[in-house]
Order: sequence, then C-alpha cells, then structure tokens
Amino acid sequence: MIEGETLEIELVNNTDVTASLHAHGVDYETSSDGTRMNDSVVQPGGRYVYTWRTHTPGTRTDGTIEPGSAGYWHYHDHVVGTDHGTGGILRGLYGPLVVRRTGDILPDKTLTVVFNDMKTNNLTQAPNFTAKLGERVEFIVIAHGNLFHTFHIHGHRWADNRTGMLRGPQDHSRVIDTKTTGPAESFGFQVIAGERVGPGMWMYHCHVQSHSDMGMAGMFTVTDANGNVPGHSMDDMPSPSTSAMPGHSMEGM
Ligand SMILES: [Cu+2]
Repeated sequence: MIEGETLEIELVNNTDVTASLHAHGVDYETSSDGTRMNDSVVQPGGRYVYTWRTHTPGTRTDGTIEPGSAGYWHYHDHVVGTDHGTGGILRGLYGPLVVRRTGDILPDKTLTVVFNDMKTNNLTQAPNFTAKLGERVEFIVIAHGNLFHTFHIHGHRWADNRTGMLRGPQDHSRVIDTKTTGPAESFGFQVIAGERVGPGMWMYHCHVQSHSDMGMAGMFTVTDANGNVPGHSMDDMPSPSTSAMPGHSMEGM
C-alpha cells in the first residue's frame, strides 16, 4: 500500500475451520480486527471483507507529530487453533504487508523471509533466492512463533531505520548486517545485490547458532549479467525456491 490508500480484502474461507485476517501497522475498525472477540472471523465456506486504511504523517493539534503508516508490517490469522491464531500461524497463515511513503524508492524484487519457530517460510530447510548483480533487492523479515531470531546476510548491510536506506550523507542511522527480531516483529530494507562484493553465493541465515545449524540458513545467489556465478558451475548453484511459501509469490511482490 501507499500511505493514504485504503485496501479492501475479501477473505474467502475454503478451509474447514474458522479463520481470520489480522493486520499489523494499519488503521482499521474493530470489525476488521480479525478476532472472535470482535466478531470479525470467517466461518468455513464463508466470506468477509476486511478494510485496512493508512495515513500520511501529520501534526496533531497539540503540536506533536503523528507518525504515518509507512513500514514493513505483516498480517496473520488470529483464530485458528486458539483465539490468538497460534495454530494458523504455525501452519503458515501469514504474510508481509508493505506500506510505502509517496516517493519511496521501489525495489526490482522483493524477498520475504519468515522465521517461524524452527522453520523458514514454513520450510524445514530455508529457501534459496537469486538476484542479478546490481538489482535493487528488498528483503522483508518477519518472526513468528515462540523464539527470537537474528537475521544476518553475508556481504550486504543496511541502515536500521524505516526503509533500510540512508536519507543523505548526514543521516547517522546505524548501519548493520544483523538484526534480532522476536515474535510478530518485522522489518525490511533494500540492498544492491553484490554491491562492492560482486556476484557470488551469499548466505543468509538466523545467527542463533543452533538455529542456523538446524536449517535456518539459505542462499542469496547473486549472478553476473549472464546468470553465472564465478567459481561455481550451474550445477553447484542452489535452485531458487520461488514457490517456497504456498500461496505467496516470493518474488516481484
Ligand atoms: Cu533463529
């Protein structure tokens, strides 16, 4: 979404359990809360329209600043399994929600990484991604479940602010290559694939050691213009898992 936009989403429930849609970061009435408490859930075979609104930053009458809606947010079921959607989230009923500010630089491709207990995008083995050298790649990182995770990517770094980008030479936002995130937190950033490091197989992983050892590590492969990676034959290269998250396009979002 772009700040100021309103999104109406019709949830069609083709499952045999009651499900819902609950969003983080945007404005909504209690009727779009996605909870049993507020009677905004969808019975099996039913459909329901949720309305998410966003706003630009402004100044309140008391002179304080009201933040805008822009951010790297997410949505999830809030009713499957328990009244907190614990079963729905466990099974993968979640996704990213990006609210941009007018003028934000758009990425060439977006990659979403969801650490959900010991799975990544609900896969036991974290998915692999590819990009071409020089492409502007946006990462969205979300955590779910009961554990904290520390996202890390090799060879690339970003600014620890809303967009992950510095706004100018005097922007002293901290530049990082590792960020710890807990359940229901999310963040995002953009990198230029292979900038100053070149094409290669760049690992991304959770940096909680036992987590990376148990499969929370995947490859961010940056190819040259011809689609090759120096020092690696095409056979070595992991194939990108473009359908890693069922029902979600991992690229071009
Ligand atoms: Cu972890």
